[in-house]
Amino acid sequence: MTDLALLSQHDGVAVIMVNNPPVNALSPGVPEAIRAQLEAAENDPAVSAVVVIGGGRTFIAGADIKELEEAASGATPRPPKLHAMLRAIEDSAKPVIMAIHGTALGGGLELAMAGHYRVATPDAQMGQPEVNLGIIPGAEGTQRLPRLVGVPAAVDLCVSGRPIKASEALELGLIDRVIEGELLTGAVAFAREAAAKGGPHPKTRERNQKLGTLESNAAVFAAGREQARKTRRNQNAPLAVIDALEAAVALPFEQGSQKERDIIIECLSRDQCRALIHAFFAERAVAKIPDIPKDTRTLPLRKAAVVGAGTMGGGISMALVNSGIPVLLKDADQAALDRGLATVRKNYENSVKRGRLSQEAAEQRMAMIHPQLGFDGFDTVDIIIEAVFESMALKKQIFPELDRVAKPECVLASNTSTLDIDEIAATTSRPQSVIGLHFFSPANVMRLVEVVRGKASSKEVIATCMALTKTLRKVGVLVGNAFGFVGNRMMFPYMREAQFLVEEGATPAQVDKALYDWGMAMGIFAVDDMAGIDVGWRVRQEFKHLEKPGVRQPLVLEKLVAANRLGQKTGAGWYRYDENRKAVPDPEIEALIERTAREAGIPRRQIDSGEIIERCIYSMINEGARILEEGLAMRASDIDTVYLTGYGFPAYRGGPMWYADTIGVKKVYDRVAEFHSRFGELWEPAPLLARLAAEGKTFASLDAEKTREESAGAH
Ligand code: 3H9
Repeated sequence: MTDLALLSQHDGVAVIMVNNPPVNALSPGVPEAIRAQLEAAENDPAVSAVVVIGGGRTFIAGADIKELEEAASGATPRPPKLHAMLRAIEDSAKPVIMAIHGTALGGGLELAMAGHYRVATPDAQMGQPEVNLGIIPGAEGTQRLPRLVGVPAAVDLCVSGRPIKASEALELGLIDRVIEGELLTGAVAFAREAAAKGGPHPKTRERNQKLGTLESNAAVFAAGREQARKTRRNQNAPLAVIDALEAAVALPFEQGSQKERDIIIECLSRDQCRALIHAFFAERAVAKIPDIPKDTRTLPLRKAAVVGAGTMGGGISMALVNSGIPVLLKDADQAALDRGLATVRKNYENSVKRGRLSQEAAEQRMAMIHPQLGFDGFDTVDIIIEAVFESMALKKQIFPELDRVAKPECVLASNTSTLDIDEIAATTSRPQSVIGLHFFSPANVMRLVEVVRGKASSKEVIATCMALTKTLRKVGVLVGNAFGFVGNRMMFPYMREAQFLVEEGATPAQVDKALYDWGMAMGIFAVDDMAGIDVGWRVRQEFKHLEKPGVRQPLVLEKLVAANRLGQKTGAGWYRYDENRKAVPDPEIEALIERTAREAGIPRRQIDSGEIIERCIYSMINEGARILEEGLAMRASDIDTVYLTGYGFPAYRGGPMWYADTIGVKKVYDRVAEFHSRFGELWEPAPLLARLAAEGKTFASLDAEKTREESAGAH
């Protein structure tokens, strides 16, 4: 017998403890082990009831996503089939009680629903997050969930993929009791009660009372499809899951279950599913840094200081206090400090209004931000994050001061988005403590943080900052120190091509629509207007000396700044904004673009969305290949994570480098080479792109090669 599920006895109650760390995924062998232990318990006359519980930090976090990845890649013909185990649980003559702590997600919840009863700790979370992976629940979740919670709640949970806490699960009828004390003790007590009450114990698949009919649920399904189209634009699985839920209502359990299986197999054959599974593992791979082992010492970060109370400084302060780290917020200017704090307060008030935060919690968080003009108390903090505006001269003034006031082990971080961390570090006596922490706006919301490794940044400081991003519930991606790091460096050619396209005949609205329809969260011009046109312009001034003479540069940006069309904040930029900040195409800007193009002798023509997408996205991919070659990102999948978590790239396309693989690296290369001959040197193909194309390889295969080499080196 394997030890993937352990059996013990507690005075007549058998306890099956699933034992597959870290998250008890239903990997090969686990379902079989659970089934075998169940059989042993059933055959034991001394056992009157069975409890299934997760060992370690959680119940079962789902099917093994590695197995699903294999099925999606075609390496194995079919996804795992858990139906026989579920049937065995449900048909057990002895009551089976599922005891949930941590998370019961996907296949974990599906297994729990096959039990006769469910109990959970108050902080346990339950959900069907399969749509996040481009699939639907495939172990009869779409058939049992509506039977327990009713069709409207099942539609909401399956389409949104959101997990719910025990209190909501109890209200919905998903669980039978919340256990306040020790879970196993409570579950065993519940099991005894159930055994004493006697059978038959409820089989979820036979509970049809909450199902209703197709007619009575028609509006619910229609609203669900509407929700899916709105919140999961262009995605297939959220619509497919509603088809499976409809089958639960329309068909007997067995047939509904078969329909569900057909649908999940269909989902697994799609690019969207492969891309989303890639995104899941890519987001976890970022934590693996070859030369910084997991046991590297991290410094405790109990208290922080932030310098600069602007948009970024305020957002970073919120992110810190939201995770329980108090902040000294310094600005040299009282008016700026007041403005910054007022914005933070307004943000919290909005959260209270929306019911996301209690008034009391908002007050507590505000009280954890201490505004100040000087450096008082900076000698007590564990990390200082500088977030003043993007000027090397200013940063060079600030860092020597931080060096002077900070305690010896304090981490000195800059939130710069483009500047050289080494140059900043060189102004201090402790370059090993200096690092970049590039947050994205709004910093209290956006998940990405580029952790910028200076040449002197110590391993401990890097490990500490990576751990900090996890504490802040963000995704830290370690990147090298070069102009624009990873994200913005790829953004520049993207932005450049968008601007060239409008000079050549497209309108900003047309470019934005093409990008949005393709899946980007926002069009690039709308992003520029939101961020402030002067921001990109300022960066360009700082690096103007790098521009090669004679190489084409976008022409309109300077004119917008000169006309004070700085974006949303001035009411006009690439668009005009009405009083509700709604973007409206502006004939004035279109005339300005046309005039500029004419003066520069740029011929105007009709441009279709295919060209818009290729030029914007392929320019980004080409730059990504350079970044990889220069070692500024550790893996292609890290670049994908940057774009998925910080730049609104559609997750179902897997990130720019994964997308290149999906299209075919050779195809992308050929197009880049064609653009090179048409548009000149800015399109010179990256050598890595050319090499992969010639060798018939992918970016993913490059990552896999590296991982193999690293693990061979480690042994
Ligand atoms: C499903 O169930 C389909 C079914 O309908 C049946 C179909 C037939 N499998 O995130 P963390 C790994 S679909 C394999 O850093 P946390 C993860 O890669 C599934 N591996 O921890 C990482 O490995 P490493 C539905 C998994 O505490 C390690 O565990 N379920 C799985 O921040 C730690 O993960 C989901 O979608 C898995 N299912 O968060 C849940 N889960 O250390 C997916 C985790 O080598 N999981 N790993 O990098 C999660 O959302 C989070 O991992 C969880 C823990 C909240 C559980």
